Amino acid sequence: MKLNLQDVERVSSISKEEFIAKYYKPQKPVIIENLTDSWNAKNKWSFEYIAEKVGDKIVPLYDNSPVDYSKKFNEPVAKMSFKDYIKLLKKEPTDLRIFLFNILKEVPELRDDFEFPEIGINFIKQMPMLFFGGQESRVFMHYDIDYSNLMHFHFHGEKECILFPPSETKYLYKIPYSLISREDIDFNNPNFEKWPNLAKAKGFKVHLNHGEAVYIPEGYWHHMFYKTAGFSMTLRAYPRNIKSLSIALYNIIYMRNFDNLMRKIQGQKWLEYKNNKAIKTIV
Ligand SMILES: O=C(O)CCC(=O)C(=O)O
Repeated sequence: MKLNLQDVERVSSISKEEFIAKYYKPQKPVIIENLTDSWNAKNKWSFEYIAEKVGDKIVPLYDNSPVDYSKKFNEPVAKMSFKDYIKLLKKEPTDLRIFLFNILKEVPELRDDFEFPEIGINFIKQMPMLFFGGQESRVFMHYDIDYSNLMHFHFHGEKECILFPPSETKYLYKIPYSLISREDIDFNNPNFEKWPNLAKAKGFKVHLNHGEAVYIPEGYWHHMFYKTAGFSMTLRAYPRNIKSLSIALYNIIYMRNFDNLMRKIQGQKWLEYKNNKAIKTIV
C-alpha cells in the first residue's frame, strides 16, 4: 500500500495570468521549469560557489532527532563552519541540515544571482531563505508558521517533496500546538497498520532537478527528501486573505509562545501529552 499521491503538474514556462488563474487562486501546486533560466544562479550555484561566498561563517545545523523539551522551538543540534559542512555533504550522506539560512543577511552579494519572479504575487523581499541537506536527509512533514505562499527552488542535485493541502490535516497525525505531524512516521514508506488515517489523505508528489521550482500554496504540508545532497531557496509571499493571515498571527503570537511556556513548565510530560493527542485523532 502507498500514499495516495498524484504528480504535481509541470510546465516549462507560465504567464502571470495563467499562474494566478490556474494555480494561485485555486491554491494548487505546480512545478515551473524555466523560472531560473535568466538567473546567474542557474549556472553558478553549486556547493563550491556558495562555500566560497559564505566561507568560515558558523552555521546552525538541524537533524531528525525527535523534539526535545529542553530545547526551544527550532533550536539547532549543532554548529559548524559552513566550509566544513559543505566538505561533509560532499564526502558522505548525513542527516545534518541547514534550515532557514537568511541569504540577504548573511551574504548580501548572493542577492545579485537571482530575481524575484514576475508571476503576479508579491514576494517578501527581505526573506529569501536557503536550505541545505545531505544525501537522503529529510525534513519532517510540516507546514510553515506564517502561512505564506512559497516558491521553492532547487539547486545542485535532486529532491523529492510530498505535499498535502490543509484540508488533509485531519489524516496526518498533527501534533497539537505544533506545525509538524508525528515524527515517527516515515512518509517515504509509511506503516499503514500503525497510521491508518494516512490511507485517506490525498496529496501530491514532486521531483525537482537543478534550477526547477515548485509553487507550494499557503498552509500546505511539505515533506522534503534530498535524493542527493543539494540546496534550495524559498521565496515567500504573504497569505492571500484575512483568514490565512489570522492563522499566521495565531501561530506566531500565541501558539509558539504557549508551546515554549508549556515545555518550560511541564517538560517531557507536555511533549508526551501532545504526541498522544496526535495518535488519538480518529477519522
Ligand atoms: O527543503 C528544505 O530543507 C526545507 C524547506 C522548507 O521547509 C520550506 O521552504 O518551508
